[in-house]
Amino acid sequence: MDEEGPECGKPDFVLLDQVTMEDFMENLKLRFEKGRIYTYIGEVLVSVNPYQELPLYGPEAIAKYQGRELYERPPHLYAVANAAYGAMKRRSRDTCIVISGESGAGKTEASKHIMQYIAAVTNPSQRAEVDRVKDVLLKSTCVLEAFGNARTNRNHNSSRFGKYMDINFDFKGDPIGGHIHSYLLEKSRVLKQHVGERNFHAFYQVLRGCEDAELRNLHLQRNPAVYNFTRQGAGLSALESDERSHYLAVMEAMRVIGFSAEEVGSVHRILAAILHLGNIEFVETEAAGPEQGHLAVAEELLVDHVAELTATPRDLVLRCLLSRTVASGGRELIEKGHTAAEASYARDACAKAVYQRLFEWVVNRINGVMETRGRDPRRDGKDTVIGVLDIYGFEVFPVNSFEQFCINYCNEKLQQLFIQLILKQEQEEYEREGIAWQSSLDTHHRHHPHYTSRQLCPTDKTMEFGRDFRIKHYAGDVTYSVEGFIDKNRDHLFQDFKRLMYNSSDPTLRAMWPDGQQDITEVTKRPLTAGTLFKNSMVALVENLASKEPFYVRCIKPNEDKMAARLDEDHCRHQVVYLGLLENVRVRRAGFASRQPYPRFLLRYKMTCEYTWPNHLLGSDRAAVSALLEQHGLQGDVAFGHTKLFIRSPQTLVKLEQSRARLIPIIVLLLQKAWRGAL
Ligand code: AOV
Ligand code: MG
Repeated sequence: MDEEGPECGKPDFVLLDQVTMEDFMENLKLRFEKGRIYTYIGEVLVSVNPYQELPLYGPEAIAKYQGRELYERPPHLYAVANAAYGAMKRRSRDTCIVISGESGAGKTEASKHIMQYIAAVTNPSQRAEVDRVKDVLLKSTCVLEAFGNARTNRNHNSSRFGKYMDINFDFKGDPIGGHIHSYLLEKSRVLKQHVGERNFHAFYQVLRGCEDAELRNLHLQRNPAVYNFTRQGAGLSALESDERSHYLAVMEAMRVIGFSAEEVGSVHRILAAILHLGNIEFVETEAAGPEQGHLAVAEELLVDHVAELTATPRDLVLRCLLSRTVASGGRELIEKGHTAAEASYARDACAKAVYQRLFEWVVNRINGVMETRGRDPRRDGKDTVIGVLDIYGFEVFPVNSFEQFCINYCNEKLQQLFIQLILKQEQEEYEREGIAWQSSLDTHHRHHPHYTSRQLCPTDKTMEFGRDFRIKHYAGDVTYSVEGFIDKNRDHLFQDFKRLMYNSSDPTLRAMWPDGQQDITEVTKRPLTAGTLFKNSMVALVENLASKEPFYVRCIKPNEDKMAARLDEDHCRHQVVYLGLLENVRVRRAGFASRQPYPRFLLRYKMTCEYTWPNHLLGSDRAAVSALLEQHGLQGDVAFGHTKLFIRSPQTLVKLEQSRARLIPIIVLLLQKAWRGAL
C-alpha cells in the first residue's frame, strides 16, 4: 500500500481548515475517488463501502500496519484493529470495536477484516491450541452468515441478527478463546419475505448444494419455487454454481469448527422439515375424525416427511398440527381442536421457532468449541478481551414491523453510547495527560425519539388510523405498521410443539428444546415479551461496551444501488449528519484540535525545523517538539501533556502542514540528487 500524498485529501477530518459540511463532503469525495475509503476523525475510523474489490487487504497490507501507531500509515481498519489490540496488550485493558452504519454500509465486511488482522498478527509461536481457536474464530463467520444472513432489498448479504463477539487473549496476547452473543434473529423471514428478498441463505444452499442422494433422503426437490417458504425469493437465487460453492464452504467451515457428520445431518434434516412444514395446508372437513374436530391436513405425505425428518412419532406431529392442550380451570388438561386459521398460525409459529432454535444451537455449538481452555491456572483470570460488535444496520422498508423497530432501537442505543463515550473519552484523556480543559459541550446531542400517530396528528395522511405509528429516529423518520406487531412481540408457541421436539429421538434436535420437558401447567404463566427480552439484552450490551475501551468504525453507504465507485452526495450527507460526524470533528477540536504522541509529531514535521531534521540531539522528543514549535513561533497555542502534544487551534496544524507541503518537493529533489550521486 502506497503512502498518501496531498492529492488524496486529508487523512483525518480534524485537519480540515474549517469544519463545514461542504469541506467534509469534499474531502470524503476526493478520497473516495482516489480509492481512499478510510479516513480518521481522531481515533474514529470513517469507512465508505467501495462496492468493489480494492487492493487494500491481505498479508502484505497487514504487515505494514502491524505494531505501528495509528497515524504512521494511511487510515485503515487494520490500524484500528492494531490500536485496539495494542491497547489491550500494553495496558491489559478490555477493548471493543463498535462498527455502526446503515444496512449495506459495510459493517460485516469490516468485522471480517478486523478478525483477519487479529488472526494474522497473533500466535507467532504457533501453539496448536491457539491456532485451533483462530480457525474457529475465522470459520464461524461463514457458518453464521449462512444461517443468519439473507438477501434484502438493501443488502444482498444482510445480517438478520446482531452479533457481538468477544475474543479472549492470554498474557502473551494470543487468542485462547471466544464467545459469540447473538441478538434477536429476524425469524419472521422464515415464513415471509418482501418482494425482491430471500429467506436465509441456508435454505437455498441445501437445496442447491446437497448431493442428489441426500436430497432424496430429505424428500426435497432442487427447485426453491416448490416450497412456500422459498418460493418468493426463488427467482433471485445466486447462480446455482455459486450457491453450491457457498454450500461447500459452509460444510468445510462446519467440519473445521468441529460439527460432527451426525450433527450436520441433523441440521439438514431440520432445514428440510421446515420447508415441508411450510407446505402443509389445512382443510376443514366433515370427514375428519372426532379427535381432530373438523380439521385435516391437505397432503398427509408432508406430515410423514416432517415426522421422519424430526424423528418424532407421526401421530403426535399430526395432533400438534391440528389441536393444542390447554389447562382448563384447575389442573385438568383438555385437548382443543384448532380452527384452520389457528392451525396455520401454530404451524408458522413452529416453523419460525424451529429455525430460531437451530440458529441458537449453531451459535452455542460454536461457543462450546471456543470456550477458553488450556489456560495457565497461575494466571487465571488475567486474560483480556477484545469485543467486536457487528449489528444489523438502521433500515427502512416500505412496510416496517416489529423487527425493524427492534433493529432501529438497537442502532439508536448505540448512537447514544457513541456520543456519551466520545465526550467521556475526551475528558479522561485530558485528565490523564494533566491538561486543564473546560468542557464546552452539553449533551443536547442526544437524540430523543419522538412518537407520532394519526390519532395525534389527524391531518397526516401518510399514516393510517389505528394501523401506523411513526418514530423520529436519529437516522430519520420511520413509520411502523402495528399489523402483526403484537403477535410477534408476544411470540407464542404452543407447549405441545415444544414437547414434541423434546421427545425427538434425534439428540441434536432434542438438545435444542430443553423447555419441552416442562409441564403445561408450569408454562401458563405469562412469559416476557420478545420486545422486553430484546430491550434487556440491549441494556446489557450497552453496559458491557461502556465498561471497555471503545474503538469506533463508522460505515457509510455511498449509494442506494450497490454500485461500485459511485458516491451519491445527498445520500452520504444524510449519513454524515445522523452519524454525528461533524459534531465528532468539532468535539475533537473543541478543546484541542489535535493531540499527537511526541514521536509521531516529529515524524511528520521534523523536516520543517533545522534542529530536528533529519534527527534531533535535544535529549527528549518533547524538547525537540518544543524547539520546533518555537522556531515556528507556535509555542503559545499548545499544551505539553505527559506523552502527547495538544494543539489548540486548527490553524496551527494548518501552518505546520503548509510548511511541510512546501518542503516536500525540495526534499524529494535533494533525495533524488543524492540517489543519482550514489549511482
Ligand atoms: P452491513 O453488514 O453493513 O449491512 P456488509 O458488510 O454486508 O454490510 O456489506 C454489503 C456489501 O458491500 C458486501 O456484501 C460487499 O459486496 C460490499 N462491501 C462492503 N465492504 C466492502 C469492502 N471493504 N470492499 C469491497 N466490498 C465491500 V446489514 O448486515 O444489511 O446492516 O443488516
Ligand atoms: Mg451485516
